[in-house]
Amino acid sequence: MSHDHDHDHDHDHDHDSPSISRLLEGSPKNWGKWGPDDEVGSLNYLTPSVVAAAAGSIRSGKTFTLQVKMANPEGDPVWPGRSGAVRINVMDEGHFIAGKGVETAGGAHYADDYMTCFLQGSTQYDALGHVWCDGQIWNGYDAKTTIGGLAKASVCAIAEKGVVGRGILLDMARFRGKDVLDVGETFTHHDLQACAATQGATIEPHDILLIRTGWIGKFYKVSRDDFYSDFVEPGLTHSRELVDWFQAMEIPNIVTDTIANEVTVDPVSGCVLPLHNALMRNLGVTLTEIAWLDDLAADCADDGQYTFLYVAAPLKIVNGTGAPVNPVVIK
Ligand code: UVW
Repeated sequence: MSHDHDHDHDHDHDHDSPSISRLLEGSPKNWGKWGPDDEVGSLNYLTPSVVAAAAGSIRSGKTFTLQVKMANPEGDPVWPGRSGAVRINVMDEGHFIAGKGVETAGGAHYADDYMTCFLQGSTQYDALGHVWCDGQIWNGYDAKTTIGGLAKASVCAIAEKGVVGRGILLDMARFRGKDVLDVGETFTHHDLQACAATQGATIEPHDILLIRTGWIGKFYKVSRDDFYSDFVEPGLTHSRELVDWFQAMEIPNIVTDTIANEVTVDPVSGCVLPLHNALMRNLGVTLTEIAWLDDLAADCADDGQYTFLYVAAPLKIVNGTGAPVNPVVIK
């Protein structure tokens, strides 16, 4: 999130837009649905029977990994204001040549490194407590529980559960006949359903939605100036009807090849990222961002199979607001 915008309860100071809390008045919430201590929200829909049924969507055994490369010298796609992971060698053959290596009996040499990163700086799961409004995070926990680290609804809970279910790829870029959706281009749940139908598939309750826009592919094809100037990502756009559809479909997880899962600025309300609150904070839908979907999409277009088993477990970062993940799809 941008760190320099200060919102009051009714209006954004910079724009003539309603606050997110006003926009979401009356919007459904799943707080308490899975008990007062819940930290994984809609992942509760992924019961053993749902997982066992999802395994039935495996046909050929082809596998795909969905993380973008991390600490990539070409750059990591990150939200403006964040920076990519930095990996540094602290031991390698150079240290041994310089007489600074740690010699051990038997003469083995080794390389070690460490890395610093934004936990939202690669393909990642957001903790349910990552974004909030009105002083309350997921399940109604006090926003003060975020101070110094997420004491409630951190990514660790998602990591300990793991995410396994039926995934469905919704290739919105291909559906609209484009390599990549335009800056700020929006779509709705109706478009997702039409896209699925064109692909010969149907979105079922409890499906994990993998939505491809081509946006992360664009990061690797254009200059950084091109990518970040006029930065309004394409994506889902808020409406009450869309939120009700997610609720009725009991969607546990959305996975997109964008940095923040939804159109950056909702063109109707002017709010920035309202679905983070409507879906994640209120319904407990988990968000997976910066996914690499281009190879999977090419294969789906080739073999016509758009549903599969999806498996992911972010790292168990205690009190973390998010964590890197390398999801696996098995077709
Ligand atoms: C922002 O916080 C902007 O997005 P994300 O959910 O990717 O961290």
